[in-house]
Amino acid sequence: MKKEIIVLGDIEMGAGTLTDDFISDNALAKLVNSLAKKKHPVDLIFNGDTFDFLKCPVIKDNKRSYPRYITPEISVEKLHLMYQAHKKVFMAIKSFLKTSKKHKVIFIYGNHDYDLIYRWVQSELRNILGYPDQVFFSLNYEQHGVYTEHGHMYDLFYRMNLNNMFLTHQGKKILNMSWMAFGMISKAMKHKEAHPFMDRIQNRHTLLTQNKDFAKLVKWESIKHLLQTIFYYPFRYMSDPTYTLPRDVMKEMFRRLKSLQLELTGIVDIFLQSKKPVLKKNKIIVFGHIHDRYIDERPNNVILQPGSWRDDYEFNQKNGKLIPRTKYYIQIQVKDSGLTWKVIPVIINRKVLEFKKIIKDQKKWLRIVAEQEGYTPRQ
Ligand SMILES: [Mn+2]
Repeated sequence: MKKEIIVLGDIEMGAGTLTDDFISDNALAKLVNSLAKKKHPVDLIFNGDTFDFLKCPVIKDNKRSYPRYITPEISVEKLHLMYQAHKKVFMAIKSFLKTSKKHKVIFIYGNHDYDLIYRWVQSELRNILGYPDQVFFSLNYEQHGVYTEHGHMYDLFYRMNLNNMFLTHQGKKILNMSWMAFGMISKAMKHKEAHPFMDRIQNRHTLLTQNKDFAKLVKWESIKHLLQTIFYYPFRYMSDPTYTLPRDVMKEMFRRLKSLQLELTGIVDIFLQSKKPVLKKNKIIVFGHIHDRYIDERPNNVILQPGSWRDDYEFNQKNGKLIPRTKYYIQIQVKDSGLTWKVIPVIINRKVLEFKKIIKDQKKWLRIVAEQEGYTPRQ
């Protein structure tokens, strides 16, 4: 075998606080350590949203805040908090790189780790991982007939403005994030801290029909935020470049709110419609962003989505049980005879939970599930 390409995504590791949904450090470190031992070169691709800078607070004097204006200093501070909270994973990557000079790690940009575009963040991360020449950052990966990309560029709400990645606010360089990302940082995080478990339950539509109070809150807060975006913020923050709203986003938002369909479903469809040349040029195409596993075998190629590594649950509406979602990664072998691929599950021993119990004390259950995976959160 010439090479192995491993793709996994949407790990969304944060600072180990209430808003951090990643607890599978042991399983992920074990996987990375097993990859290190391979005799052939391994390209380890973290396909976006590896880090959750949006949900990662800045912590000063034990107080958490979610600054809206993301300077390089803030991003670097957050990276160090994530490192402290998930050292085991960083160290596994470090030893993976150390094992062979031919092993590489590629961080693809996602909408939750947009901050990786800052050169300073890249060099800090390279320093932490110790082998800077083997660490890469990119919007996509394309080699040996394999193409990977996070997928947020096909999501109207979260796409990056590639022509305008930065803004200037009060003389400082800040990230030009999507309207949705600014909303998450400025509005949604306080609700996530108050209801930290709800965001882990899939699908959202079922959750919102089962938890009427939470649905009311989400709907009301979203409508309020939309109305303020249109009628209030443009005047209140006239000289602030982070309070603008593209018209198409607004239209889409109203459509989704009406149907309670807050999640995007079709990035693959939008990708196919875009008729990008990468579709013809490659045999295996991998996206992330959508947290469902997806396999689409087409006549000339295959489109794959491995799903997320967050602590997510499937809501069984009939019996009110929450079933922990399995984590997957994609293994691609590059041989002289061509490419082979597999979507491989990672077995983690977890218990089924009861929704009724969880809504009574969400914070307690965050601790219990972390314990089940041998992870110690910050709080
Ligand atoms: Mn994403």
